[in-house]
Amino acid sequence: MFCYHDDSLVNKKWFLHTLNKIFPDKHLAGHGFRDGGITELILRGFPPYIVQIEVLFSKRTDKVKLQSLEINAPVIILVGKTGAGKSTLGNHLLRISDDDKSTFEVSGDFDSCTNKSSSAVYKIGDKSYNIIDTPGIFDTNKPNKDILDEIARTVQKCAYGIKAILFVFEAKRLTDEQKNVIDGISTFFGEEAFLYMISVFSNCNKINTNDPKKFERSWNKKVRMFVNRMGNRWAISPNPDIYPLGTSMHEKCLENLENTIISLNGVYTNELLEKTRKEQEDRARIAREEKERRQKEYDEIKRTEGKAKAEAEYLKRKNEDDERARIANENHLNELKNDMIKKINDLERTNKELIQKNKDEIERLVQNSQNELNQNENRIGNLRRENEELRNKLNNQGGCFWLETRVKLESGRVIRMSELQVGDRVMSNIRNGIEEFSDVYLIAHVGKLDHEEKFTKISFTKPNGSKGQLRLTITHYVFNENLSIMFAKDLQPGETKILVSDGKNMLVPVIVDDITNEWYDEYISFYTRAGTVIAENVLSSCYDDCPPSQSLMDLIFLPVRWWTVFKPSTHREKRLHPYVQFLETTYFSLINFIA
Ligand SMILES: Nc1nc2c(ncn2[C@@H]2O[C@H](COP(=O)(O)OP(=O)(O)OP(=O)(O)O)[C@@H](O)[C@H]2O)c(=O)[nH]1
Ligand SMILES: [Mg+2]
Repeated sequence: MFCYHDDSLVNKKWFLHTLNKIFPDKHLAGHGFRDGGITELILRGFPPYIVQIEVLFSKRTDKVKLQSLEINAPVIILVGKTGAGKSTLGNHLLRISDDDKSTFEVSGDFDSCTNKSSSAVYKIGDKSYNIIDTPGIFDTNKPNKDILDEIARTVQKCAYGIKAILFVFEAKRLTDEQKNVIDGISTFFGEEAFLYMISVFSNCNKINTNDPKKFERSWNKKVRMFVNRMGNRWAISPNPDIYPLGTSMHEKCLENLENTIISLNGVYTNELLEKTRKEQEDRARIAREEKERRQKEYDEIKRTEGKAKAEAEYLKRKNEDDERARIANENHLNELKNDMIKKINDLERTNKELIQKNKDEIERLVQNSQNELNQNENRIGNLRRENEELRNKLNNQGGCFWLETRVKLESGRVIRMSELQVGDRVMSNIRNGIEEFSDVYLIAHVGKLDHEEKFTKISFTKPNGSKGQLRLTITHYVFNENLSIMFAKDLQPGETKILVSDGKNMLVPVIVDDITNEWYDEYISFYTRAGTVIAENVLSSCYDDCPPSQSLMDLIFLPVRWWTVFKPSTHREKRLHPYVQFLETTYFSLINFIA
């Protein structure tokens, strides 16, 4: 009757269903089929042979439960008040629904359904644990010593101690009974146990499950303190009525709980459990010995001095013993408390040290970063200054001829550039044997500088054999033999050929003899409508510090060339002409941007 054909054990559901089919009038509930459920069977008038078989069934199922213990794995223990939902949570963690072949027996009866602890091997990832489901042992009733011993034995069999104590309690209320449960646990496991405890709320409604933060905010002071005592570790046991096995919220709740379990550091060791248990046993032994002693005294006094005297003496002794036990108990609790406080202080100290260490490290890093930042800022400042200086220098410098440079006017007169006026027609080119003259339409700047500027002195030998020199700022353009413009500083002595007037209306390519640097504080920058000028017999550009294209520059200067036709420029001063200044600034900004 209790096995399938292949000898495997039947489950409770099948067994109950079969019995109700045989005895339809008995309305049998699951409660009768646990150890201790025999009374219900007898009360309901079952024949003795059924009761006997039920006992056998229970023993066999217990055997199955004990087999599922892995001694090399730590323990996760389920505790809480009777009916709190411990077994339900145990099954959920095993991903078994309660109406399946459930490992841990679940019941809606008022008295404890689980009356023996049972275990099952359970995995989080690839790590194994033994889940131990316990009866509601820490309720108002005195904990059953046998059950406590059994739990202790089971835990001790597992060499790796307790990983987590899941304290299951109903979300709706936190009663004094819960307080008894907590006291019971702390007496049994010791205060240390709270370091490994997680509160798990059962019977949560939909709103609380969906929004745990809101649920947390709704706790009253009692619940908050309760959870605080467990290091604020808490989770929600999925309510099977709302979120049955297989739903994503059910799984999410369990995963949260599992993550909290994994996050616990270390395990509650068996030595501690053993120590606490031993202390308890000692106190129980002392109480037992005192009771025996009192009884002996009572018997003796009763025999010699009568019952009344014996009873009075007995009561007096009992009160004294009770008081002693109370004080011992209190001392023990104080010791536990002090021990706990010491551990918390140690933890706090370690924490503080860690924080200080981190703070020092952070300060050091901040200081280093600050230093680096300062250095970078300095570097940026220097670069900016250098850039600014360079720009100023370039802006001030422009590209200029030395003031003493000579040019030929259309009248045939040779004058120094310092004498040049807007409207003068200076020789600008020689083409096809004809000297060309062009109007000076703009003197961009002229005068004495505040500082000395670097000039290039181009030395060359004229076609008639005499020596000539042209002095102009290093980035002023002159033409080479190919009629391309080149910076004065880039001319290569002995290599580059410049175009020099031969005095017979011809421009002849002449090799540059020498290039040297000289410093002057006088300068002039002017523009002819042709954009060129024959300066010191050398075909030169009027442009400087600009893209190396004469035609492009002619185009860029077109507006001012036109403008000065209608309104001749009167600018003749040290300050750079605004239009030229604008062009240079734009050009340098562009170069800086590209750089
Ligand atoms: N609605 C609801 N019922 C629950 C929840 N958890 C458990 N129950 C029900 O509460 C009753 C008791 O659940 P158990 O898991 O047997 O409780 P227990 O803590 O193991 O009880 P004991 O073994 O007697 O100490 C059963 O009817 C469960 O179905 C829950 O989250 N929500
Ligand atoms: Mg149970």
